[in-house]
Amino acid sequence: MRARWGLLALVAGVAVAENGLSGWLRYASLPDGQRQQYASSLPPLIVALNSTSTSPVYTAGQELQDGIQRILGRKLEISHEHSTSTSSNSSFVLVGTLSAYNKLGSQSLSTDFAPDGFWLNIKGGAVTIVGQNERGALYGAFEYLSRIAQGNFADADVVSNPDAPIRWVNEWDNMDGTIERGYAGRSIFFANGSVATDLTRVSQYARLLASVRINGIIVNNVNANPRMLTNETIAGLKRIADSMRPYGIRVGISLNFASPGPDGLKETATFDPLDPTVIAWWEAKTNQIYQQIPDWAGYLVKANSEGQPGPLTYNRTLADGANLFARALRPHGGIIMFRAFVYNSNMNPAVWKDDRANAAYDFFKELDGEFLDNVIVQIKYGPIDFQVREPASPLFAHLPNTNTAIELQITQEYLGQQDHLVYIPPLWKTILDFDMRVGSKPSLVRDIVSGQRFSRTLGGYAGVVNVGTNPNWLGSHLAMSNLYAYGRLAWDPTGDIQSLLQDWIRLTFGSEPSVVKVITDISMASWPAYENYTGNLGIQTLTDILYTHFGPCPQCQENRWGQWTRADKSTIGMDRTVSNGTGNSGQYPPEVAAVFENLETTPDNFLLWFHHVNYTHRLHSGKTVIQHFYDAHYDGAATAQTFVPAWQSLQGKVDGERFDDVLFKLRFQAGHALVWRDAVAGYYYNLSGIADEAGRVGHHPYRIEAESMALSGGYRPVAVDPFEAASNFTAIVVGSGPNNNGSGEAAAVLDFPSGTYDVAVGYFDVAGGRAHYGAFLNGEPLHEWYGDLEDRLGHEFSTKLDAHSATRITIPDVDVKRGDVLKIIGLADGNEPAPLDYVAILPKGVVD
Ligand code: GCW
Repeated sequence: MRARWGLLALVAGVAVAENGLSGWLRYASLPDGQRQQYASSLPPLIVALNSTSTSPVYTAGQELQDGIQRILGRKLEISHEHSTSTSSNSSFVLVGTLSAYNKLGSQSLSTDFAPDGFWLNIKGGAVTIVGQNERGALYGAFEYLSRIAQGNFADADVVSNPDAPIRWVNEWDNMDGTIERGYAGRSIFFANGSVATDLTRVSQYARLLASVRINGIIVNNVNANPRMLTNETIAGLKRIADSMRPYGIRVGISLNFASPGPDGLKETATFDPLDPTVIAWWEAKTNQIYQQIPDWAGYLVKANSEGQPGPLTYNRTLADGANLFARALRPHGGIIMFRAFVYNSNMNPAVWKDDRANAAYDFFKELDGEFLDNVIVQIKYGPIDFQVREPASPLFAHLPNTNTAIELQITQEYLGQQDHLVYIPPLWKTILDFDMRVGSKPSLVRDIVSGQRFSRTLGGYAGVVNVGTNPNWLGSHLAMSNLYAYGRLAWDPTGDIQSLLQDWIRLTFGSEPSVVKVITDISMASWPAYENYTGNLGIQTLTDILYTHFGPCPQCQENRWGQWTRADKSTIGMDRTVSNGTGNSGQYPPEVAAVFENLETTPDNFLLWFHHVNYTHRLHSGKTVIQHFYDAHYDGAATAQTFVPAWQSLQGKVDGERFDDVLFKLRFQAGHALVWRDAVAGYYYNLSGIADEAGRVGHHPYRIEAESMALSGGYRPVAVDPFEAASNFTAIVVGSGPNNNGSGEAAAVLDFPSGTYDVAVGYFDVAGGRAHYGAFLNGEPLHEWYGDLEDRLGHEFSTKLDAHSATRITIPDVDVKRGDVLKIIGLADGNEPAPLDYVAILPKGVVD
C-alpha cells in the first residue's frame, strides 16, 4: 500500500485516478524487483541538446525525466548543454538531433535517416537517442520509455524510419463544440463557435499522438464552417498550434470550399477556383495564417460531396479545386489533402447499373497527373464508406502520377461507436496488404500510399479519430488500442498487429500475463465477431444508414445513398460484374478484376459485394448464403458473450475504475450483439422464408414475450417498427407523450424445471428519459435498474423503439421453482415509456 501511495505522490499534477487520461503513457511504476537494478545502472543526467522550451527535443528531455521517475522511481537531472564533465556517452542519457549530435565532435553519425527517423542506442544504462530532426528525437525518447515501461531493459541499437511522411489524424469537430461521429463527449478544440479557451487537453492529446509518431492533425470537421477562417479563429488556431508544437504535431484545418463567397464570409462575389479575386483571397488568407503559424500543416478539403460546395459548381475540375489551395500553400511548404470521397448522394436504387462504389474512380482517374506536387488525394480505404469489410478502393491503383493517402477510421462510426469492442487493425491490414497488381507487378496498397510503388515523395495516412472531453479520450478504454495501433502502423504498416496490441496492453494495463492474454484474446476476436453479427459475405454493416449508424436495419440500405444490398425474397447482393452488373470489378487492374468478376474465384467474404445470388447459392465453404448468415450471426453473438466472463476473470488485476467501465460496456455489447443477431437473422428469415437448418432463428424456447405476460397498470402492446427490432415484432409500453410518468406491470408464471437460471430482460433504452424498472420473483425484489444508458454510453441514441435502443440486461443466478411468478414493474419517464420486449429464463450456458 505504501508503495502505491508513493507512486501517487510522484505523479502529482497528472490526474491520479485511473480514468484513462494518460492512455498508454501511464508509466506505471514497475515492481521493485524489476526496476531497482536497472534504475541504479542509469547515469544521473539527461542531456537534451540545443533545445528551446517549445522544441520537441526539450519535450523529449522532460518526458525522459518524468517517465524514468515514474517507471523506475529515480529522478535524473536535465542539462541542455553538453559540457566536458559530461563528455563520455556512458555518463548520461543523451537526446538530440543528428546535426546537434554531430557537432559534439566526439563521433559523427552517418546513418541512413529519413525525416522523422531516429537512432536509439542502449548500452546498459547509457542511452543515446538521435533524431533526423527534432521530432525524430522525441520519437526515439518515447520508444525508449515504451521499452522500459514494458520491463524491457535489453541493450539495443536500432534505426527506425517512417514508411510514409504523412501520418495525420483528422478530427471531425464542429465550432459549436459538437463532434460529428464522436462518441466521447464534446470537443477539446472548440466551444461556442470559437477555439476553446482552455487547451490543456489539446497538449495532452498532442503528447499521446507524438508517442505513436503522428506528425499532423486537422482539427475540424470536413463538413467545414467558413468561420474557421475569420481573424478570431486564426488567432485561436495559433494557440492550438502553440500547444501541439512541443510534440512535433503540425496543425491544419478543413476548409469549406465556398468560404470567401456569398454563402461564406461574403468577401468575394463567387467561389469559382479560377476567379482572380478568389485566388487572391485564398493566397492572402493562407499568407495570414503562415504569418502567425509558420509551421502550419495545410488544408483538408471535402468538395462536392454530401452537400458540400466544390469546383464542380463552376464546371471546374476537382483538380482545379485542389490546385487553388496548392498554389496558395506551396510557397510555405504546406500540403493540401483533397478527399476522393466524392459521389452522388442522390442515387436511384431502381437503376441496376448504378453504383456508388464506382464514384471515386469515376471522378478521379482522369485527373491523374493534374494535381500539383503538394496535393495528396486522400482515399477512404474502401469504395463505399468505412464498412465492416470492403475491398480496397480501386482508385489506389489508378493514380501513379498523384500523391495519395489512405483514410482510415479510428472512430467506430459503423463499428459499434465505441460501445462494442472492435480492434480494427485486422480490418486495416486486409486493405494495406492488398495487392492491386498494377501492371502485373506487386502493388500493395501500403506501398502505393507510402509513395514507394509509384516513386512519389509524398503520401501516407489520415485517421479519423474524434477524441472528446471524456477523460479516456475515445469514450472507451479498450478502443484506445485502435489509436495506438493506427499511429504505429502509419509508421510501419508491416508491424504485427497482435504485437502492437500487446505493447499497448502492457503500457495501458500492465504486464501481468493473464491481463495481457485476456485483452489480447478478446481484442483479436472482436472484429471477426462484429463482422459476423453485423454484416458478413461483403454485404456491408447492415446498420441504419439513415439514422444513427449504430444498430441493425438491413432494409435501410435500399435508399438514395447508394449502399444497396438488393435483397429481395430470393436473392441478395450487388452485381458489380462487368458482364452483367455495375462494372465495378472492372475498375481493378486486370489480374484482380478477373478474380472479382468470376463468382467462382471471388472469396466468400466478398461474395455479396460483387455478386447478386440466390440465398441458396453455395459458398466455397459448402454452406448456402442464407445458412451462412444464420450461422455467422449466431457465432458472432456467441463470441461476444464470452468477452464478459473473460474480462471478469481480471477482477483485482485491473484497477476498479477501469475494470468496471469496461465490464459495463462488454455487458452492453453482449446484449446488443444478440439484438443484431436476432434482427438480421430474423429479417432475412422473414424475407426469404428459408428456415435455419439448426432451428434457432425465430425460435426462442427460453423467452417469454412481454406482450404475452399478464399486463396491468398502463402497459399495452405496441408493434415495433422496424419489426425485426423486437422479439415477435412486439413490445409493451406505458402511456405516451413527453410528460409520461405512468407505470405498469407485466407478470408471468414460470413453467420451467426448478433450478438456478440467469434471467435476461430485453427492453429498449431510448434518449429523452430514464425509465425505472424493477424485477420481482414471487413479490421479492430481484433487481432494479434505470433506462439510463444515455448517461453511461457514448453511441448515438435513438428516440424510438428500434434496434438502436434495443438492449438487454442479465440478472445472474436466480433460483426458480416451477410455478414462481416473475413480475416486472416499469415506471415511464418522459420520452421513455418503460418499454419491455421479453424476459428469458436461461439455464446456465444457454444464450437465447
Ligand atoms: O459516412 C459519412 C459520415 C459523415 C461524414 C462523411 C465523410 C463528416 O456518415 O458523417 O461526414 O462520411 O466522411 O465526409
